Amino acid sequence: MTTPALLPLSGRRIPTLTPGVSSFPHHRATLRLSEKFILLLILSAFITLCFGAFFFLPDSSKHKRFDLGLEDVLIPHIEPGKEGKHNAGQIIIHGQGGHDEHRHKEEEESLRDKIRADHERALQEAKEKLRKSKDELKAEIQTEKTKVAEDLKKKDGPKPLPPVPMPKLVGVNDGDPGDPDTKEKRDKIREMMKHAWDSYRQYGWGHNELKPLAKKGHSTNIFGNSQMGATIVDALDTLYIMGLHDEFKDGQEWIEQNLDFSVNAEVSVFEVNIRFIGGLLAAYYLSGQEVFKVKAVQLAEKLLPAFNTPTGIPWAMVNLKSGVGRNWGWASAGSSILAEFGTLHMEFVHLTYLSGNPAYYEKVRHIRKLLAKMDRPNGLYPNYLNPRTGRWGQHHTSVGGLGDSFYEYLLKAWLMSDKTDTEARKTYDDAIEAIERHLIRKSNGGLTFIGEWKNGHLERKMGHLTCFAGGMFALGADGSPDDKAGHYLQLGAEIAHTCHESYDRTVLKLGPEAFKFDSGLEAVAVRQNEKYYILRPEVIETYWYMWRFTHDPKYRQWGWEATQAIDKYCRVSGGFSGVKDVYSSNPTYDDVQQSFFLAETLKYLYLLFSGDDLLPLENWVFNTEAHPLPVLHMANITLPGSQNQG
Ligand code: DMJ
Repeated sequence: MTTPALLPLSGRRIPTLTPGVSSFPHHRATLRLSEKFILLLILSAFITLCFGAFFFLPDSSKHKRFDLGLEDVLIPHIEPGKEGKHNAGQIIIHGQGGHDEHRHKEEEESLRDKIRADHERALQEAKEKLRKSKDELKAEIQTEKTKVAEDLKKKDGPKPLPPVPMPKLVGVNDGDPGDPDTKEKRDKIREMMKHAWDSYRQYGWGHNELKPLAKKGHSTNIFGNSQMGATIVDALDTLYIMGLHDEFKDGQEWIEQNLDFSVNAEVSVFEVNIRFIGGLLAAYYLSGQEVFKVKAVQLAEKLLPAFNTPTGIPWAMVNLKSGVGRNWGWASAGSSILAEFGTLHMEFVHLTYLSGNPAYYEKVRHIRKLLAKMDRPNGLYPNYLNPRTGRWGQHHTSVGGLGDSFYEYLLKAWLMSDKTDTEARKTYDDAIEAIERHLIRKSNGGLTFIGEWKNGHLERKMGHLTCFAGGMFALGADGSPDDKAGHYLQLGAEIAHTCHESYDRTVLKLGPEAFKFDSGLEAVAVRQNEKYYILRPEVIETYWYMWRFTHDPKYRQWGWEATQAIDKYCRVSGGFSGVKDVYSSNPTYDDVQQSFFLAETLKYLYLLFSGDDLLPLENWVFNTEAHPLPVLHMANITLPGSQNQG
């Protein structure tokens, strides 16, 4: 064996090594980490050899046992050259007899050969290590260090998420409207939020929603049979924005201690995304509390199996425990719903941004690419798409239920990308152009409305849900093609006016679920089952956007009318309830305090009576559940996975 030459390592030299005579002890104090590493490697090779020798040397007890002759029929016979490959197929039954001694000698000899060979190999490896260049050794050491660090991280539970720059936080004094009258109105809205929250805290804590009359918890099929505190998660950012910090902390504590997603519950992917993931992300961005980010990512992982369909268009529902997905029984031909699979983009981009996991971004990119390739009847997107075949279901198009937030998220994807996602903007512009052509009309009484397209026929009916579009048109005005900004702002104002009329033409001054523009009836509900108001936000949402873009005082006035009506007709001692008939002076309650009442309705009202410095639209984009997410300055950010996308 040769003595290794002196090798330069990190500007130092390691001492000459004579095999068998280690110089290690004399230099231990002065050696560097990398040098120690190599020496340690050699030492461990020798220790391995000694260990090997200890184990491979023949054991006299075995001889005795062989002599008993019992194991002779059970001990596997190892054919030369096949050491270590013990398997049932190689067990050979031997007879007893005088071959034993001879066989043991042979075995001893073969073991010694093996030890010698191992010894040679270990020394050879050690020599090769020492012959390597400084850079090669450094690289090896670094790889080993990284591996050890990663193993440690894995052992310590969930992987820490990468740090991200936080946007400007919202302070309690931010958004002070200045004049005392507006401030008083804002305080009233804050008080309503407190009543809604305190009631839920007292009677429904931990349940998804509240029954304010029965004074107990409530849940619907969108959350399966889970008890995931939907109201807590949905309300958090509103509490934060309103400066209700004790309530916020209370909610945070519940989330830290109780919010668990390993539940055997079949939930709506869309609802969980907009309410839970959106709510958690917004709470994280506003408060900076890591727990919200971690929970959002944990939950998102549970939604990923929903995308395991032949097309990648997700199922409407997924079981959080088993990952099994399926679609709503009522949806046309087993289809997924446009407004559901098309309302994931904002949250999923943020999830990739925050977690470094490209999967989320890839899922929503895939959906967008698939939709871009499809034919659109009359340029319109049908509400139904089959996730197995990739074909449209019934040709129904709506800017209300089943379609609404798909269009909203195209526009908001563009805004949220700091206007760099021009593909999203173009898709939005094309879709809106087709909607204007086929769905938007003026009634005889001069009210602009958005109807529903059903198999080539326009139904002259507009939903409460559709009223959000007034705000969307205003938000998308700037940046619209052919300098049509004025046109879209005007369209937003017209929709706001129509929706206000739908409120004003009722007894309670609250809007019905759907209203017609037919046979002399305008902006009123005809069917009994369309006369309810379930604390929905869309009309107030549009007032708020219109206020931000025009500062026309009528929007605050309309918002105040709605606030008073809600307080008068929906408030009960146990919270706020929806009402079944807005045309009746003596309405019955539906006994549900929806989580979106705290997430959206009260938040938009509060913002309507706040200054524009509270969550400026240049910096924040609201998801469809009114959870504010910061604009990502994509010119300076590369999303993991985005390089692989076309
Ligand atoms: C909310 O959950 C969201 O706004 C969603 O986009 C549709 N509607 C409800 C409230 O009406």
